[in-house]
Amino acid sequence: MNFRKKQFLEDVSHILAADYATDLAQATRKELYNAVGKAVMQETYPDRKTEDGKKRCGYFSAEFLMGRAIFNNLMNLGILSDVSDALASVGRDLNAFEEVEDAALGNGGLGRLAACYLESAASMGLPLDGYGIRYRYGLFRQTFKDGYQHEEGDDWLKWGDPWSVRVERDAVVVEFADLKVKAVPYDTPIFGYRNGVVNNLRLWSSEPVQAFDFEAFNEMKGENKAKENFDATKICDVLYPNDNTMVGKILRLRQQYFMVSASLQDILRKQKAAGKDLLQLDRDYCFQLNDTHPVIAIPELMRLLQKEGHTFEEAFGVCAKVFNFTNHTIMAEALEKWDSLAIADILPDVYEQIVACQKRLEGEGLDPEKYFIIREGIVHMANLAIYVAAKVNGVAEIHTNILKRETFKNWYELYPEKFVNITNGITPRRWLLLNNPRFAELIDSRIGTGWHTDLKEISKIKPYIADMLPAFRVIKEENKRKLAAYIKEHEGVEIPENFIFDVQVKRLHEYKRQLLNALSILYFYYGIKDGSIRDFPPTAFIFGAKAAPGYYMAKAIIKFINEVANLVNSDEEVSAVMRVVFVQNYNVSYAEKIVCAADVSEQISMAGMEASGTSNMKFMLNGTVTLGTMDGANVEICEEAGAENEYIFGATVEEVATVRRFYWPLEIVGQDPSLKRALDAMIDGTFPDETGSLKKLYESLTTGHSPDRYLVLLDFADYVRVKEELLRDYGSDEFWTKCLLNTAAAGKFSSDRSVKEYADLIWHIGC
Ligand code: 26Q
Repeated sequence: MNFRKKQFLEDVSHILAADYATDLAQATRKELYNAVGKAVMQETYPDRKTEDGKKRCGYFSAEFLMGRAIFNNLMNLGILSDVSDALASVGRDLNAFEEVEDAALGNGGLGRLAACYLESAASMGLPLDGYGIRYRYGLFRQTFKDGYQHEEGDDWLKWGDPWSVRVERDAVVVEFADLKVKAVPYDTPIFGYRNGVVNNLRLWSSEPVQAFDFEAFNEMKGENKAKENFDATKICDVLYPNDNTMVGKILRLRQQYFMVSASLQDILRKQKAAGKDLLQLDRDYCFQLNDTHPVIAIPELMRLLQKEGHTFEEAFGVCAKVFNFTNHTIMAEALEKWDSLAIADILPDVYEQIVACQKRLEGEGLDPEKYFIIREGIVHMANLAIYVAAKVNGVAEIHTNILKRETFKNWYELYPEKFVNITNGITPRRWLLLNNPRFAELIDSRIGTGWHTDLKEISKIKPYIADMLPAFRVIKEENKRKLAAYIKEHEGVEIPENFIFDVQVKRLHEYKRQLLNALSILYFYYGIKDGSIRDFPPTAFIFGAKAAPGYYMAKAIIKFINEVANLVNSDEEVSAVMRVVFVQNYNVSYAEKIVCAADVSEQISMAGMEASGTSNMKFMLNGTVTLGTMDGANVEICEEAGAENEYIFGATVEEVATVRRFYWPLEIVGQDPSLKRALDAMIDGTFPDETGSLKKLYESLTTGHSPDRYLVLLDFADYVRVKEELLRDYGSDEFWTKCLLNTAAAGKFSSDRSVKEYADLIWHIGC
């Protein structure tokens, strides 16, 4: 975008005057932010109107974890420094916008992946649009009180959102058996990286039908009117804060149906208006279903096509061509299953389509024990998706293999050609250029800027690594200093910047094993106290994670880690070489600060459980070694960078499968006194435990119903061994070389590569 400073400042002034009755000098930070956003929206509007008639893909997702828009948008438009200078010329500071809240309409990996894919597709000129829900409240804001997690509503729209426009003319009505709702789209432009391309993210908001559908509204009785108004707005009220566990709430089902029905009605209406044959929808569109959350789109499209006069078989044929399904987890508790009666109750016509699919499946003459969509009154959403969709994909090699061999074994035998792997990726623009500009400049200075849009090129730094080391170390130190200052200000914990920064940031889940990390810290603590560990390399252990509000064990783990932090940090002797901090409200913006400052990337899930992981890629790209298990994309990180440049430990998937059959954790504890001591701290009064949650944690590892489900104790000894080795390697030229070799090998993990694979293998767009 070409930038005219005078014009821009005039735009901003006019918006400030019209919207807030203020000026450049007086405007509050938030007012200025909105005005700058609107000025950019205004200036870029002409670029946003292009519809070139080429086939597009709709990315259907219940979550889009976009983070802060402004810096990314200005960077991609190529006007970041221009806007910064323009504002500076009138005495305002662009960096003040760092206080602006994130758009957190997602929980974690799955939602952030959707955001990276939108950015990458736009940057590669691929026609991909997002479709989802405009939650009134995003993921809760987290604080700690007394070490316990507290949640507050995330009122992200309090000050408005300059990046979205309401498109009233595209509103549609979504019908439930007991309720009619108006769906209004809000469009947010997705700017490609300096290529003039603008794609779209369309998020639907629910409102009462009222005057919009006057007849429908008038038919209602007074009491019903009040109820419908209430229920309608409720649909988009809040993002469900669960990650990798399903909640069977009817409201969640309503959300899912609401967004897919609105999106499909909108698209079909446009096709009809353009005089297109709906049976050839696949010529113009395909849809990627981001996990099972939008899978109800399949029977909904069948219903809509039949309403237009087509047969079930015709509709089925269209769906089999346009839908594709991505699976993000193998955990049984996350696979969506809905009560048939619940669906039939609120969506009878949609349920009828699901039944028709089940009947059609039965007609294929397969073993009904192995192939079903509905069984014993339960609808299995993943099975519906696999039966109908053209392609099914996992998100890392190891994950896709587990899908083929275990989770969906039967389906794979039936439809081997449907299954593909698309390893996840991250956008190198947000996750290196933007969050670590000094390092990006250092790389540019050696190999130019080609890597910005072709991350494979980053391997060209290899011959320069030795000569980049000093500058890299200075940059890392600077990033650590900044993070330490931020943590001091926001968490009140002092982290000496010469310490090793050992980081584990991700959602809190037992399978991710934050507990393993915490136990190792206690092990080091007691070792330092009793003199068995000497010359411990000074290390700060940094955690960031939100626990689903209803996930008892996850919350207990947060409390435990906060207690460990207190113990360590307030111990004069130990705190000289060790600090522990659990940062509050870890989110995309916090991640940007943390990822560039980390020395160790903890990726320690039980093998087979983490489908891919994506923070592992962010750390790698920023020059951080992985301390991890052979799980998810860690496996491919080792392939790319060489296992000798990572710190790998623990049982492999194959070993997990064998060990688990006769696993008796107390035996391991009995043979390892130092592990026992760390573990006993949970129950021996070392920490206050008013609520008994630490005791429950202890039991979950030792004596519970299936004790230590995620093999924390099994992997403990190996973990501690490798972790100590890493910490002792730290600081040598050899160590820093490993860090840069990781950056050099990160090319594969660009979401540009992932999206290109989707486009070529699945969507057949952009050719
Ligand atoms: C389902 C039903 C009802 C309520 C909530 C949910 C729900 C919500 C979110 C289920 C799962 C999720 C999120 C899953 C997720 O983030 N999975 C992660 O996806 C990443 C991107 O592929 C992977 O890198 C991670 O390994 C995987 O855990």
